[in-house]
Amino acid sequence: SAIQRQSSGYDDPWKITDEQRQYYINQFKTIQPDLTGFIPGSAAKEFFTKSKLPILELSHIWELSDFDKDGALTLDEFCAAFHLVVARKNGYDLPEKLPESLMPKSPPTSPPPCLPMRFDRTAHAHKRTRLRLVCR
Ligand SMILES: [Ca+2]
Repeated sequence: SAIQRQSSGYDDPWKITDEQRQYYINQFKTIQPDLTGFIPGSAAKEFFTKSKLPILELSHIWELSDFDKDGALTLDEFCAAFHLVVARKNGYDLPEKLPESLMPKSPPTSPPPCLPMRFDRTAHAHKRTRLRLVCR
């Protein structure tokens, strides 16, 4: 595994290891048993205040980790927040922007806008009608 580590280049301090992720998931479960659910901002704030980090730093972490800015943390967002808290406690400076390795992999909620076919056809029909009227 020493060779593997060498070929993978530098160690990304923002990358969450499987072991860390498992730990974060367990912490998430203590607040929100449903892993597809959210942790409301108030509960997250209370939880992360226990880290004893200055409020200013915690609010910076919040800004970074609440990726979709909905005021609640999904599991991925919670892991990112937790990881930033742990990193800060370990003496790392907080990043200006959320590191790519901490970005939520699957954007929650809002499915991509996709218009049903029926809608499309109606739009075409309207256009055709209008064209005919113009020709007359
Ligand atoms: Ca969010």
